[in-house]
Amino acid sequence: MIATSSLILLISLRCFSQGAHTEIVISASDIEKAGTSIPASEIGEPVSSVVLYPARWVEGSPAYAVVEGSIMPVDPQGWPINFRVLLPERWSKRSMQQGGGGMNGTITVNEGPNPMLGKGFALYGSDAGHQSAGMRFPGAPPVKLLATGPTQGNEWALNEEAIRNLGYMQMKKTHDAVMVILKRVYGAEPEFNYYVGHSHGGREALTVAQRYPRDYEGIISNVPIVNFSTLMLGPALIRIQEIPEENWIPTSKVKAITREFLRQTDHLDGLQDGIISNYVAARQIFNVHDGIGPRDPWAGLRASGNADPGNNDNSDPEKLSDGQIKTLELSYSSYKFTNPLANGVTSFGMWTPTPEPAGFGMITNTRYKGQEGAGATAPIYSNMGILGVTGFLMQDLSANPLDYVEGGKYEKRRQEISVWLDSTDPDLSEFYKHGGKIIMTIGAIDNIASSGAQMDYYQSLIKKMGRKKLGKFARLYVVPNGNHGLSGRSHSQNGNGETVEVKTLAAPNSSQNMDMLIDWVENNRAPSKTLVIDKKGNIGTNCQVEGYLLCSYPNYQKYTGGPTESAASYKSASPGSVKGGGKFRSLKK
Ligand SMILES: [Ca+2]
Repeated sequence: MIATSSLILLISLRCFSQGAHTEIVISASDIEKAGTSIPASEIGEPVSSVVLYPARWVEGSPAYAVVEGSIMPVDPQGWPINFRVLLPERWSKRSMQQGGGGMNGTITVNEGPNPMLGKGFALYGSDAGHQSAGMRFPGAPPVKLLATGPTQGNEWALNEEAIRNLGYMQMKKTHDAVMVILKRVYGAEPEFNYYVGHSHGGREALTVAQRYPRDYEGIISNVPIVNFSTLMLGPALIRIQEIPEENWIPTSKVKAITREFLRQTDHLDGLQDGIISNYVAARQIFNVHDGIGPRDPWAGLRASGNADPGNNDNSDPEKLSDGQIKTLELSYSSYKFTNPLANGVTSFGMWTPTPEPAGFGMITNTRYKGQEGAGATAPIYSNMGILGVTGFLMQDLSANPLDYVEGGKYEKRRQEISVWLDSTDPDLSEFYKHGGKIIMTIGAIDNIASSGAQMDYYQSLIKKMGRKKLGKFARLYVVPNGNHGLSGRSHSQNGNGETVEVKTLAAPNSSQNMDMLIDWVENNRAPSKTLVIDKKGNIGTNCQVEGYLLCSYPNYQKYTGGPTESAASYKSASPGSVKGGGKFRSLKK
């Protein structure tokens, strides 16, 4: 029996060279080596046990093995982490951990054809340590859960271990379990391990660079929800501001607000095209807390004598009351905390000037329970991240999120969950020393993830690491007018109020983005700090195409003359002033 399995090992583990890397080839008979459990001592964060289910072999091109497991909590009343790893027949000694989305709750890696498997990557991911029916398309078949916690409702959001798993521990636990499986099945650990994530997964990717820097050689963090604990509260802060009816901005004001943003910011990039490319300067105008720009950026919309023009006033030009302008100032200025949160962060970046100010429910016609004028049957305010307010913060799933008071009775809990959930640590020295490379990309007008918070994190990285060192291992790209999906489009009217042809800005191709990272990590070929994205999203450096410039923060694409469709008509330019002082201060009235 021993002789037979040794023979299989010899036959199956044929090693041969492909390019710079050694490839390891396995067959169906190797999958038993995964085993049925992993000792808790092999996992770098506390767990009670790791259960592995019978491994399966999937024929196809490429063929691959599937190993699934559950990482059991220390808390007997806690929730497991379910995970899955796909092991390709021909392994290039690379692996990729795939980040989650929304509030997570489903395993991020699915069986089926995947181009990364074809490239010889082992792929793995988890459900982050709670089990949710969410994030599935309507009509999709129900997900069969590997293991479940004491309930299948939202009660996990009250469990400390489950919250900390979501915040950071699940990434480490999943990583460590998968490394054991790879070693057992292939006989080796990967030479190159990657983390790739978007949105919540982008935050996870940032978190591993901050907390587990030696585990990863390459990281892609797209539109990360950096200040997770405050982002969940952010939309509620706007609704709290709107508790007095006089502060409420109904959707009838959207056109006027859009027009005002464009009037003051479209031209800052040298072109009246309905695209706010100079996002830093634009933000400085409307952020009333940074000491830069005009004291009253909304003066042009302010009704004289605070006469309430009425919510159904669609006259042109339409005016806003002082209360409504206070709400806009809150939405588009840094939100100062009573006490600093994790990593000494003192404020949350909120949102940035945008031609789409109503996106993701930022402006709503609904009055919610607890707001002045709300009817007896008014709904309780809710959004995608609301469990982070009612569950994590208020520790009462039936609480009204609008009862939150800054610096009030939840202050201690704010501090506690911020440490678990926020990926705001700007010190990436260990990741840099390890030789890691990270590519981050955000959209300049992301209503979901808060572009302001992301830009603040970029700025903190520059301050902490220094531009020169940062340039050696990190790229911080910003898609002009880009949304949470990293694509953008111009508004149909420019800053002069003239109708312009709507121009689309394609999201950078994610597969090419990954190839760019691999080339940096494995061949030390650094990506350009200014990239050209063509109309199909292809990433390049040739300006002689129709498309736009993907610049590194804080730079933006400045129009220099020529056909507006051509990337050659723009250059990467500095916004003038980022930190305050400098020439932009002249805007102050
Ligand atoms: Ca413009």
